[in-house]
Amino acid sequence: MDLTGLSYEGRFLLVLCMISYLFTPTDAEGSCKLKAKFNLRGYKEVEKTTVVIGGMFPVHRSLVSTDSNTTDPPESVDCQGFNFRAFRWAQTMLFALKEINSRTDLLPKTELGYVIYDSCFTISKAVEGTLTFLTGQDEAVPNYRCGNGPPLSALVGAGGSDLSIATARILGLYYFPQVSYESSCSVLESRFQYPTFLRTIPSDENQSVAMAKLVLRFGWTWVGTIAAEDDYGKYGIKRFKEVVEEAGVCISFSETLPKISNPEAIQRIVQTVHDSTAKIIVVFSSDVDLSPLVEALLQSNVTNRTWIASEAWVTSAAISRQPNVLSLLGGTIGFAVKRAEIPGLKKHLLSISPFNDSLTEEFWGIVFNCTTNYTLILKGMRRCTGEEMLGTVDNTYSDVSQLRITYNVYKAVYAVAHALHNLEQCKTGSGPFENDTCADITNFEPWQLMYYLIHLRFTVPHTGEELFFTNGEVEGFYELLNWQSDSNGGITYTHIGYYNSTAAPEDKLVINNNSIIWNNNVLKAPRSV
Ligand code: TCR
Repeated sequence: MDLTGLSYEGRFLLVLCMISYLFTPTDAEGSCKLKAKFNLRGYKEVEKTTVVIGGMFPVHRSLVSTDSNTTDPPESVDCQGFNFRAFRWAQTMLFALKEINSRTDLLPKTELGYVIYDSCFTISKAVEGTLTFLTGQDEAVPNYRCGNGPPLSALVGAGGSDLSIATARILGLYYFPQVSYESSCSVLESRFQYPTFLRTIPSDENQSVAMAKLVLRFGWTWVGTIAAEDDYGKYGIKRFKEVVEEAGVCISFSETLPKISNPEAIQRIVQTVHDSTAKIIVVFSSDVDLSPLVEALLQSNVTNRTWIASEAWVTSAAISRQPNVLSLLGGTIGFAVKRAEIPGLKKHLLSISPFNDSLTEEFWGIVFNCTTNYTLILKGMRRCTGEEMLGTVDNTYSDVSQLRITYNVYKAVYAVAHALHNLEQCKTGSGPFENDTCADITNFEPWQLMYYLIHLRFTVPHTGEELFFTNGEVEGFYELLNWQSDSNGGITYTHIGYYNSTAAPEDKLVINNNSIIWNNNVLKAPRSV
């Protein structure tokens, strides 16, 4: 949904109309018309107060395309392309909640429940989920405005920047907090536009500058750029170009990766890469959008290029585990957010129960090539028994070697929990609100939780990292990684330096040149032409 053309008031009215439409009673119970499905829900009836946290993850890669007609009422569209990595993120939220709920020192009087939505990597689904979350029109979901039920606290999500930009506009109207683990676009820095947006991933303002400094450090003066067709790609590459062009670097070509499958467009980019004399190519894109290009480049035997990766694909197994990827992408250098070990996570990931919810059921069917659908079983497909063992298969879901965005999810959930804890622990008479009052954990307003998120400072369990938000943002720190071949012909991500945006200008980018191995196993840095 693009509301950018509307004035602020216009947008407000539009959203208000949409919400009131959703509230329009259509039957005796007053339920609402448009029904978006939530995907995972859990809260128990316990003696403690329950507060619900919303989560949103791009568990599917896209929507199923449907023929739009106006003879039947519109329905919520199905999703396709299950993303194991994003499913790990969703499960990490559940893991963090389980940890928090079992602690006696954090939120002692409160139980955290959740509602998790699949954004399907699509703006419309993200908006649909947000409205469902806020209005609670799905009977099973706790209500926010049109009913009672446990209070809602914050939304952890929504995934890519273009999704968060859409959801943050809606949530901002209610001053409802959103803590993002993945949306890094610099546009989201604006507290005027997105007053209740916070994130545990640094803004790309840092990364674009870091990439530019990397290019300048190696003296490259002629580079090609490729960006995803979304806010992440567009704004990321724009800022990069600004900085390098000011320093005299020329851009050989600028390509945009299509969002919707488009083999001709991909072929054109392959041709451009092939024909260009630029040996350095900077790519600002998520792995999902980049995959088709990598597959096409692998077919056409392009070698002898150095790829500069943005954080969204630098440790992606979907790219680095493609067959024979080394000749194309060996030597790639890119920025990655902080990595962590999260003890107990692997055990949690392997111990999920298969038939709890539709997402896990689907996941199970894909992993074990089985089904619970009787029609398919009758057609000869193997039935899932639930006795299958996740521990016996290796996949991206249970691979805990690169917990980076996963760690951001973990931090985002803890941030909300700590803010709620501080709200819960407020001492009557010395609270932060008018006349020194406190908020009531059983019935608080979103802006009251926002106060506690803004003033938050806590230590992240297991890693000891100190977390706080400065104007909703965290510090720009990245590890610099280099793709080198491992002993099995695969790729390892070797740590070759870091970028710290808070250091003195000359100390921000630190690179250990001797540990870099470039494309084709070369030890000397390539030239740009
Ligand atoms: N910010 C991107 C999306 C993204 C992503 C990722 C997607 C980031 N890191 C890792 C998949 C995997 C960083 C955005 O749109 O803001």
